[in-house]
Amino acid sequence: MNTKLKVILVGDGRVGKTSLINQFVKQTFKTDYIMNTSADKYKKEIEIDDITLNLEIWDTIGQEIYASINKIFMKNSNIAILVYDITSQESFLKLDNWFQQIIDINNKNNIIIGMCGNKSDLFEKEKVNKDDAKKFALDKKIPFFETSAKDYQSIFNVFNQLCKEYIKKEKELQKRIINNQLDINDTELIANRNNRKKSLYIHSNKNHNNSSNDNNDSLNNSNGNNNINIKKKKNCC
Ligand SMILES: Nc1nc2c(ncn2[C@@H]2O[C@H](COP(=O)(O)OP(=O)(O)O)[C@@H](O)[C@H]2O)c(=O)[nH]1
Ligand SMILES: [Mg+2]
Repeated sequence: MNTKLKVILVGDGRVGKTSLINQFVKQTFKTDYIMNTSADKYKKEIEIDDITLNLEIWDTIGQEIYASINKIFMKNSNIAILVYDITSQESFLKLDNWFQQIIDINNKNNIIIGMCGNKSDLFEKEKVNKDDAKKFALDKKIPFFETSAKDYQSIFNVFNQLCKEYIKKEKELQKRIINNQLDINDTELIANRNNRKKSLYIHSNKNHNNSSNDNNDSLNNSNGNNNINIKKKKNCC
C-alpha cells in the first residue's frame, strides 16, 4: 500500500487553511494573520488501524494571482480538503471553483475530497447557510465537516476520516491488482504515481543545494526552472 500521501488544502485567503494545518501538525493556534506567498509543505504521521500513513500536507495560497502556482501543487494529490469560512459567504461561493480546479488537475476517481466549514467557534457571526453547505457536499458526494482551528479534535476528525477513506480505496485497489481486475482509472492512477516518484526525484536533485526544511520548501515555476522564494508578508492584502 502506498503510505506516503499528498494532502492539499485549498480555499480563499483567510479562511483558515494555515491555522488548521498548524493545529493539526503542531497543536498551536495564532490569532494574527500572515499571508503565505508560496505553498508550504508540512509533514505528519497518522496511525489508522495499525497502518502508519506519512502525510505530506500542502498549504496553498488563496489569492487569485497565485492560481497558476497553486495548480502545480494540486497535481497528484491523494486527498484534497476544501475550506471555507462560515462567516464569509464569498468564501463559500468560491468553493465550486476550487472543487473544479481539483477535479480538473487530478483524476476525480482517485482523489478523496472533503469540505470544511471553518471558524465554527464564530457561530454567532455565521453567514453561510448550513443547509446550503450540506447540499453542496451532497451534490459533490463529499463529506462535510465543521471545524475550528482552535479545536484540535475537529481537524483531527477531518484527517482521520479522509485517511480512512483513502485506506479503504487502497485496499480495494490491492484486491483488483491481485485479481487482475484493474480498470482504466487504476492504470491511470498507477502511471501518475510512477510519474510523481520521478518528478519528486528530479525536484529533490534540483534543490539539493538549497537550504530547506520540512515546513518551508522552495518550488519551481511552470517551466520547472526558476525557484520561487518563500517570503511571508505580515498583514498583507
Ligand atoms: N476564530 C477563529 N479564527 C480563525 C480560525 N481559523 C483561522 N482563524 C483566523 O483567521 C485568520 C486567517 O487564518 P489563516 O489560517 O491565515 O487563513 P488562510 O489564509 O486560509 O491560511 C487568522 O487571523 C486566524 O487566526 C478559526 O477556526 N476560528
Ligand atoms: Mg495561509
